[in-house]
Amino acid sequence: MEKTLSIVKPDGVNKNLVGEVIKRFEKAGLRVVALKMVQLTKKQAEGFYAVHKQRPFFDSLTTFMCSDPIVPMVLEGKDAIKKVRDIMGATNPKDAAPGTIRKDFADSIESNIVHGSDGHDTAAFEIGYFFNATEILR
Ligand code: 3AN
Repeated sequence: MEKTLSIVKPDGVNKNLVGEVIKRFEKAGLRVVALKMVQLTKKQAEGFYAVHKQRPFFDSLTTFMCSDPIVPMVLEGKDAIKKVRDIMGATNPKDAAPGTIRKDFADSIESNIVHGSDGHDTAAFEIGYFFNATEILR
């Protein structure tokens, strides 16, 4: 069993896609083991995306991520990290495969509805960024 962090981003929450995103993960056999709604401060968004600090889109991305509430969740299952990323689709919705969340709903490479950890180390960091041990119920 593997755990990963996913986030319904501000655009996903504003488009009423929280349930749709969770439904797709659950249908793939993933279990929600932690869930909350929060609105990040700019500093908190910068901390979450610290690995992208040098990228030209860092300021815009972190401004977007704190613009409205988000729904972070921990998902558990076999190959959870890869499954979530497959269900999300490519970062740029133009490149995303048919049937993926980003292909179906995302407006742009920045407003792309959903986040998913991209590896074991990032999953551990990202889960701990939003949830403490008593909030993860498996
Ligand atoms: P992913 O979310 O698919 O793992 P990353 O980790 O490369 O993609 O990028 C993190 C986030 O940064 C993306 N979800 C997207 O919102 C934003 N992003 C990535 N590349 C760009 C870009 N070229 N322009 C604007 N935003 C970007």
